[in-house]
Amino acid sequence: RAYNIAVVGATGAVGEEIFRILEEQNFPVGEVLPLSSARSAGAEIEFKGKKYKTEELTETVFDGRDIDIAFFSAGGSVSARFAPYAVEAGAVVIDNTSHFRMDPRVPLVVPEINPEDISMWRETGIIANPNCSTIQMVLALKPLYDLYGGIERVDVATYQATSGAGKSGMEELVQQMQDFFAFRLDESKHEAFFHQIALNVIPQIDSPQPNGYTREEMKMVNETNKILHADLAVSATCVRVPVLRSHSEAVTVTFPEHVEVDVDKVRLALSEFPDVEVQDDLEHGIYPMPITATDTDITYVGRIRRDLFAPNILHMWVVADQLRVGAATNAVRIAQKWIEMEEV
Ligand code: 11C
Repeated sequence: RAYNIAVVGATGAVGEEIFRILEEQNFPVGEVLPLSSARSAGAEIEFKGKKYKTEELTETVFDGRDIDIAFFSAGGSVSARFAPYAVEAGAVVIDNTSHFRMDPRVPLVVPEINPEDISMWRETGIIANPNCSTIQMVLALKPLYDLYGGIERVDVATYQATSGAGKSGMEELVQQMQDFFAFRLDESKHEAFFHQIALNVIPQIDSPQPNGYTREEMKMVNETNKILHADLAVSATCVRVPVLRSHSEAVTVTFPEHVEVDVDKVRLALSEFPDVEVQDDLEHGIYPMPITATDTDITYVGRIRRDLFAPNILHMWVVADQLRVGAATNAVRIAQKWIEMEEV
């Protein structure tokens, strides 16, 4: 059967990607309802060769539309206010924002890892999509967690693309580069980021927390444990870099003390895991990079090596397209799993 789909944030970077992926995957779409703020309402989107006008998101827009799946990707406050109306009107909400993620009644799902959690969706009608930097990290951690029967600790430094701040983030990088070449970078504005992003790296993503970490860093701590049903020590340093749309992460994994990391086994476990690919041949300059991961649905892992001093510690480099793996692809994969589970 076909499913009626609403996309909230239809004209945003993730919303556009959701439509692309639904089309690429030949998702069984019936009616399409693209929704946006009043400001963007009326803008056209194209899906399967047909043009649709976006409608304004209101409290009543879902009424009588028979929407089965509503993807929300327009910010936490929009989800907080409007997701309940979509649920009330009979839809399952797949929410790409942070708003509901840590609610114990809401499943937080990476379908390759914890698809079974989807079964609790009826409690609230909402399934949460994790943060982009968390998704790609847990996809690389899960096969290793299973290989060695646990992980003690994860230390991660991220190199996050401007797409994490949406279209305006990517546009700000491009504008500042243009301003640099026009010798007017000092006049260039920064609104999407805390500082100039062109020719810079910024060790702050999202707001400061009382414990000295940022909100983005705490998402990586809390969401990782919720998805893996674990209690790992995680420490993150999240950094914005002048890259358009794929996040990179240097991840250090500490396994239980008795483990002796075998790099070949690690490579095999990673490459056998769904939607993960190993690109690891340092000698030939082969490792994942943002420009090669962009526009793909794969989480790439490279630079895999055992720690020089402790046999139970592993280092790796993980790259994935933030808009796809980190957002839209994961959301569509959740929808596919939800359908599979509802149809049995
Ligand atoms: C960034 N990770 O790169 C953020 C974007 O919780 O869904 C996604 C924020 C979120 O800026």
